[in-house]
Parts: sequence; C-alpha cells; structure tokens
Amino acid sequence: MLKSFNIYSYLDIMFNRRNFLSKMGMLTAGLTVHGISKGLSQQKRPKSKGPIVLSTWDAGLEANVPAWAILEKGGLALDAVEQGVRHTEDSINCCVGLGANPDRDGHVTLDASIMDHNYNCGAVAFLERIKHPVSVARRVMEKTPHVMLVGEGAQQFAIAEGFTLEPEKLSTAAQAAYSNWLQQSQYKSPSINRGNQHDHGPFAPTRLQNGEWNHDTIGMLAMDLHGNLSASCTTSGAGFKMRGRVGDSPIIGAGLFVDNSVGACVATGQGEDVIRVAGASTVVELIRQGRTPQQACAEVIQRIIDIKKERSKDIQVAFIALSIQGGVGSFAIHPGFSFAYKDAQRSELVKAQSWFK
Ligand code: SD4
Repeated sequence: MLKSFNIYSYLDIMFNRRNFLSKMGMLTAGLTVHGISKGLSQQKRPKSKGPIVLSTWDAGLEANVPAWAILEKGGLALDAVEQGVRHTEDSINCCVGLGANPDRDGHVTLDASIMDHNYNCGAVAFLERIKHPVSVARRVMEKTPHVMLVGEGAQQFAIAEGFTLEPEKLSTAAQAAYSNWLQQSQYKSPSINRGNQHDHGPFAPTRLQNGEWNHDTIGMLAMDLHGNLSASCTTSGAGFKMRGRVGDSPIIGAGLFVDNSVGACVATGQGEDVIRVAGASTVVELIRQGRTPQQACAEVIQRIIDIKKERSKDIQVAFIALSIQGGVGSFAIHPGFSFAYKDAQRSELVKAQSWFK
C-alpha cells in the first residue's frame, strides 16, 4: 500500500547517511583518472548495503517479491532482475509482455534489456510472440558475441534457444483497447492526456477490470549481498506505435545502464526523449561525478525539459537510480510516477519527486 510520507525526508535520510561514502567515491574516481589509484577492482569497497531492489511503477511492488526471494538467499542481482520482471511479463497489462497493447497494425512487439555488474549486457527489440523477452535478452548476453538482436532474427534465436513461439492473439483487454483506438485510428505519440484522464499522470496505472493495477514499462535495479548491481527493463513500448518503432528500453545506456563502480539507472516514459540524452548512462555518469542518485536523476530530467521546453508538458519521463553505496533516487517530469523499493527492513511504494507539481 502507498504510504503517505514525504519523499524529501525519505530520500534525505538515505542520502545523508550515504553522502560521506559518495564523496569518497568521487575522490577515488579522481585518483583513478590520474593513474594514482590501484584501480577500481582492487579498491576496497564500502561494505555492501544490499540486498536492495527497486522497480518502476506500482506493479513493481509485486515484481520485487520474486526478485527479493533470490536476493535474500544470497542470490545474484542478475537473477533477481530477470525473475522480477518476468513476473510482470506474465501478467496481463497495457504495457509489458504479450498481453500488452499492440502496435497500430495490431501486433504486440516487445523490447527488453538486461545488464550485469561486469558490463555484460543483452537486448532484444521488435520481438514478437515470445513470452519472456528479458530472458531472451539474457541469452543474447550469455550465448552470443552480440549485444542486441531484433525482429525476426531475435525470434529465430529465441526459438533455437527453446523459447515457445506463442500464438498471435491479443489479450481481451488489448483487443478492447485496440478496437477503441481503431475507431479514431489516429497515430499520436504517447500522450500525457491518456493518464490524466485517470488523474494519475501520463503512462500511469489504472485499475484493470479484475482489480489489479495496470502499469507501464517495468525497469528493475538490484544490489545483491555481495554488493553487485544489475538492471533489467521490459516493455511493449508505446501503445499503438508505428510498426517497427523501438524505444529506449532495449538500448543500453538509454533505457538502462549499470557501472558497478558507480551505480545503475533505468528509465521509463517517452523513450525518444530518453534516447536523446542517453538517459540512464548520463545519470550514472553524474553519480560518478559526485551527484547523489536523486540529484543525478533530477539533472537529466532538467536536461530533457531544457530540450523540450513547452512540449515537456506533453511527455512523461522518469528515472530510478541506485548507487553502489546503496543510495536511491528518482525524478520524473510529471507527478504520478511511483517506484517500489525493498530492502531487509522496508517494502514500500515511493512517490517520486517531479519537475511539474
Ligand atoms: C518506450 N520507455 O518504449 C518505453 C515506454 C515506457 O513508460 O517506459 N513507458 O518508450
């Protein structure tokens, strides 16, 4: 359940506790640049603050559960972020997995990515009829010399790896939404008005007929007991998008990025505007320069607003970030974005700060 508490105080408690460590991180990064330090791999890391898992939107609360089951047993962050978002890929919702809304030609096309603590990464885009794109992304990472496979080739690879080719059939909810959309059949990029109709911000959750929360793209960040970070992201992208459209989610450095010496970030919202600023990697680079995760997310959102100017009112973008010291941050353009946080003490939905109030 959403707890009513002040995001400033919540994040400040976390940041103040970790500010000292993050300054130390800045110092060692500087030394590394000048070749004086022993190198990051040999440096003594602060004791791990893990396990921690956080994920985007309200549905992240449920996705964190299977992720946590792995983390609390001392499992790998990589396994946690894969299993966590698979839970969302299995559910029927507007925006993740085969039950999601189709493109404007009526086909569900999926994008996903995953990255571990050793700069290993894998992604799939424009993938059809495969239930767990995040797991295909992991196979791309582990079994090919490549980082990304798309479309037919990604599907062929998935089948060769033993994934089932599912029938092409829209979920009941997606069929209804698509029929509704076809009445107008006007292509528009995802609009803030969609969410505002439900008073919950753009790309935002509404209740499905069965009472479950609907939601958007799921992105997940985890730190395991060993202090290693991983990230995952999976989505059907923008509902009723142009056929062939790929967003930020499968693009390493835009939708997701992990640098285990610094931190990790994942993005949600209008992918085109995340790609423009190399969103997730820019957030991580700012953390490297000494910003807290919160400051880094806010700064990249500000950059998007500076680029989009007036048009910022029509788009939503949000970032969540986790530093290697265990600091957490999030910032969105518009209100309505929440992320789900879990560690050994707490499991809660946190309302992100936003540029527009
Ligand atoms: C995309 N970033 O395809 C995804 C969509 C999303 O919240 O995250 N929506 O652009």
